[in-house]
Amino acid sequence: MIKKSISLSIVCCLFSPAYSAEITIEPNSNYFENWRFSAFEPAGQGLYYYDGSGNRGPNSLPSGGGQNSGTLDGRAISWTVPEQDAARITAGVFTSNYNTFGTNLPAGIFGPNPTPRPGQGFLNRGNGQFSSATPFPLGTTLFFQDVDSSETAAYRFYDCAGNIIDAGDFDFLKISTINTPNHSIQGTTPNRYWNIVTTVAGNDPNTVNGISIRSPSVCRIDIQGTRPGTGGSINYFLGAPPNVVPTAVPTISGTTQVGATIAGTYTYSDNESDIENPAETTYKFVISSNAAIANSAEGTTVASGTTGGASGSVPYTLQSGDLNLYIYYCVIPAAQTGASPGVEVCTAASGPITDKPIPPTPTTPTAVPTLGAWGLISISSILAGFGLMRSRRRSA
Ligand SMILES: [Ca+2]
Ligand SMILES: [Ca+2]
Repeated sequence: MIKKSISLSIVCCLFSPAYSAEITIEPNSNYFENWRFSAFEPAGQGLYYYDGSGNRGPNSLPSGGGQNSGTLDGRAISWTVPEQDAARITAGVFTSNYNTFGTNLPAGIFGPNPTPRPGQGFLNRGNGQFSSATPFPLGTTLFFQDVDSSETAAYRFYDCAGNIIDAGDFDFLKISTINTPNHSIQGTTPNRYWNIVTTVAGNDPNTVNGISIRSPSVCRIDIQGTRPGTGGSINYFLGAPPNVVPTAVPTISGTTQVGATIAGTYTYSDNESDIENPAETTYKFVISSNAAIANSAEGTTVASGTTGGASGSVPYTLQSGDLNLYIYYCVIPAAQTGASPGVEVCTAASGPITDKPIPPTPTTPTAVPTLGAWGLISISSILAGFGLMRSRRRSA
């Protein structure tokens, strides 16, 4: 299903560095099953910011242009077209009531689900942008639809601080079965961006393709469109792959000896940067005579609870019943958002647990001879005598 387009790579590399991969969406691949798409559906949202004739619609920004608020996979997003030459720009927003995912699609790419109707921004020329206060999930895709005669566009990607992100290793999703625009990477590392150019002499029937984000840090996508004439537009929407559960990598530290206290810790990660839910991430300390277990059910749980989060550690004091066994720390990570909880993962074996150290054998104390009062006086006299002799020799 995933293949590198050798011919395209060769063509593109004569002029610019190659992108990571070209992924052709094959028929019956269910590629977009359970993806989430951008929605711009609040009642009364205006269709046009600029209608190409100098007229402005609702949803204007204070200084002109326009903006609509929407969502993508539960996060707030904005589609913004800033103030520009009103007489020359066609820009606005569609909602799911207006446009389908695309035409000339391979069959069987949405699983059992109907063809989605994403909320879409549109722009013929000038600048527009999608933005989010937090990074888009890894694999979020910018879809562009209906690239008609003479239309071209450039796409740049930025982090939450406004720094450009190198898009040279992002992937091109070839979706429609006809009219794939020419697409290439422009610029130099680390500021590379994408460029698309229509291959259609006349009207494209709303075909769609996409660029998949391969960075976890993109918060903004800037679109710069060009078209010699007024009217028409390319339509844009976003899609995110199904959210996946978080993962944990647990560790045990400390001495595996009866009576010693060991500590269980772990690292937490999530493909979509979903934040951990410390009150729902659970742990188990598990003992077993086996030097490897696949999960906690293969051993005996000796302690369990919620971890309180990956920043802390969970103590366990080894008991006499743990002697000669192996111990494992098993964690099921939970996220506050997205798919959760994750799959239980256990450490490799620690141990086997040794016995308490044997304290040194107490020896029978030997009586220390003591000096009586007369003895002390005798020794004092002898020492005083030595002192007197030494001082006389020095002064002689
Ligand atoms: Ca068209
Ligand atoms: Ca997730």
